[in-house]
Amino acid sequence: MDQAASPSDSPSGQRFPVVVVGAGPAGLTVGNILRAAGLDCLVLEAETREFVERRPRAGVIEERAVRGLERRGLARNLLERAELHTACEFRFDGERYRFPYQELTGSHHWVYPQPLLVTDLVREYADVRGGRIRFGVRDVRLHDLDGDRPSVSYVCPETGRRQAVGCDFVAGCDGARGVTRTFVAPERARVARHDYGIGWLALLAEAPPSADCVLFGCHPDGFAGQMPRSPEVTRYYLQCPPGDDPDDWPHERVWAQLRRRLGAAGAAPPTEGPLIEKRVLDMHDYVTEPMAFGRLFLAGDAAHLVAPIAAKGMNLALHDAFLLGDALAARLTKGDGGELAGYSAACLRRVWDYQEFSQWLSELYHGAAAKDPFRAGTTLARLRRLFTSPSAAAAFAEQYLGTAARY
Ligand code: RFL
Repeated sequence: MDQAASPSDSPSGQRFPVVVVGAGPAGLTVGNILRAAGLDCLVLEAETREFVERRPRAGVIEERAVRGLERRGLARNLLERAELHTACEFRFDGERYRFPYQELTGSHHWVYPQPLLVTDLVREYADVRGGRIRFGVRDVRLHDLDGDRPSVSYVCPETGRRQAVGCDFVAGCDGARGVTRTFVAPERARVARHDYGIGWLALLAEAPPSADCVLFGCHPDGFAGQMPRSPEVTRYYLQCPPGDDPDDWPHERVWAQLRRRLGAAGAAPPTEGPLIEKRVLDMHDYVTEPMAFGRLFLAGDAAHLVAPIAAKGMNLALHDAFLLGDALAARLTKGDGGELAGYSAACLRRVWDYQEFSQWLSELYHGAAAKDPFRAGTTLARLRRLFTSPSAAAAFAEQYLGTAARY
């Protein structure tokens, strides 16, 4: 815990109202909001620009998040290019069950690959709004977070020397593998963790989706999912033991299991294509509470990880970033610190709600494969209820779409 130590070498004398660590959806959104408010900030990113603009991950974005981006002038490309999704489909017991959530609620999802969103946000921040960003920085450290004049230091990729910048606030937006939260003394943060004991083989296939919507296959062999990404690329998931070796999943085995687990009467089989990404994700969640420590504010995966079960991680990251960007702007331009004081509590209400939904949904996806006839029976009842009870359907749709009026 280095937060009390001062940077050893502080030659730059540079100072920014806010230093943002991490150029993912959260950090770039905070940076863009600050620039729009006429504030200077510095974004520090460990990877190269090319890398962050290509890293494949999320695709499903809630309407609320898109409207939030739009209100801040950050959704122009997205609204032109994203696909609008109005339904998803469950497959179980050899049948197809379409869930038309837009018909039920009037709300929909957007599908826009995360690398495209990150590309848009980098361009807007750096090239349009003139924001400062350093790519390829190493060994970021935070200093004096409890004082009025914190600072951030990093090793400069060009010179190999440690550089320090002063600031008023630090936004820790460096994702699940980031370092900013490690500068908080352990006794000040409570980290709650949950391990599902389940793995997902996450795949990207160079092939069009076999259906126009997200598919969930709840099968005794394990869960399978299809998430359309674009007319050329489709994401698939296959439940597997945690820690499984992706090399144990050759092309033939992957497609045989996708056909089997997504198979249903009258359904077209998945369209086969080369697998361009294949990795095993161990499903786990964590939540760091609070999300604010002195002058450090955490946002997105740096504060909380929600397994991709419910496609919520980037949506939460954007929600945090809207609140944090607006709160920092209010504090720095008007001296109004009210929103900043309430930031952590306001984020955590939605975070815990989404974590609970993710747990609930995990049973729906994986219960049939638990090798426990009792769980298989209750899972089937839970699935059927979505298609027999309008109130169960409405509750699911509200959580799936993130449209609750209050959290
Ligand atoms: P990110 O995107 O990880 O960005 C953090 C940035 O910080 C940089 N960084 C550092 N920079 C400087 N110094 C350090 N020490 C640093 N350490 C790290 C990193 O290089 C990176 O650029 O975090 P952010 O902004 O909080 O965004 C979170 C989302 O990326 C994540 O929640 C989603 O991708 C989760 N997720 C999904 N979320 C959705 O809402 N909808 C989806 O459909 C969805 N699908 C997914 C997903 C995540 C997946 N994986 C790989 C876990 C599908 C998958 C397969």
